Amino acid sequence: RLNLPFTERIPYAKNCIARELFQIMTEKQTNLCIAADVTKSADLINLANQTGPHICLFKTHIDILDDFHVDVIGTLQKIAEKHNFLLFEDRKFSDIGKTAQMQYCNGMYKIKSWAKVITAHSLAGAGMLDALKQSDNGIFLLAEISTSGSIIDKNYATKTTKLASQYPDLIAGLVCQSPLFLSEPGFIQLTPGVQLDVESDGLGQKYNTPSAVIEKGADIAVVGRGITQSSEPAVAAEKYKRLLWDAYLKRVK
Ligand code: UP6
Repeated sequence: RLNLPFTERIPYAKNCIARELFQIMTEKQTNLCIAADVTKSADLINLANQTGPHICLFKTHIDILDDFHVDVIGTLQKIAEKHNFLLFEDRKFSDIGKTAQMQYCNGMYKIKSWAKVITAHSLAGAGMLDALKQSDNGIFLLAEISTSGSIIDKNYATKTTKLASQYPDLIAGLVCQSPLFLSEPGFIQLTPGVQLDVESDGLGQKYNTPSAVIEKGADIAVVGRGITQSSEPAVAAEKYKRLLWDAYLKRVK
């Protein structure tokens, strides 16, 4: 997987979102996902507009907005279409299948109606994946977490990878910190915990540099505060995009 260019991985991808992401990344020459963790809708929309040209995925935690209104979704969808990126709700579903299904489809956020990309924990097992299954979505399954002191062990990560292999049509990839699934080029490795010049956030988050995570197998890197807390998010996004893409080109060469 590591030395194959994204375009050559498309035929291995059974999930439609994974295929679409390989396309978008190649066309826009970016493997940057922004973690748009802000609490005001206006800031969220500004971030989408400013970073849109530089990202393949716009990752939200929609439930942290203080002023959520359904209109924000319509606005994000228009920006996503304009700049050719996908909306990604990092909901980390983890409950029994029936509950996860209601959290996905119902409530005020109606995640299913707009986020074609979502995350889920593997701990509840296959039933929950069945409950989240749609013909046009993609799940990133969490196999490792970027925090220090996490209780996820190697065995859990291996079992998660196995579970993913049983759902190749639904799973777009894995959220992890190391190259767990080298023999499955159709899956995408999504790696958060990326920032230059900072090693941690004082609350357990651990950071690595763009080049370090790409070397450790990341196909897409998630950058949050490295961009959102910059005085010029568009400039910061462009910088991360360039560093990540250069590291990817070096890896596949
Ligand atoms: N995230 C992690 N680590 C994981 C999984 N997900 O940090 O293992 C998510 C967080 C946050 C973003 O929920 O939205 O990635 C990281 O943001 P940061 O760059 O500001 O730390």
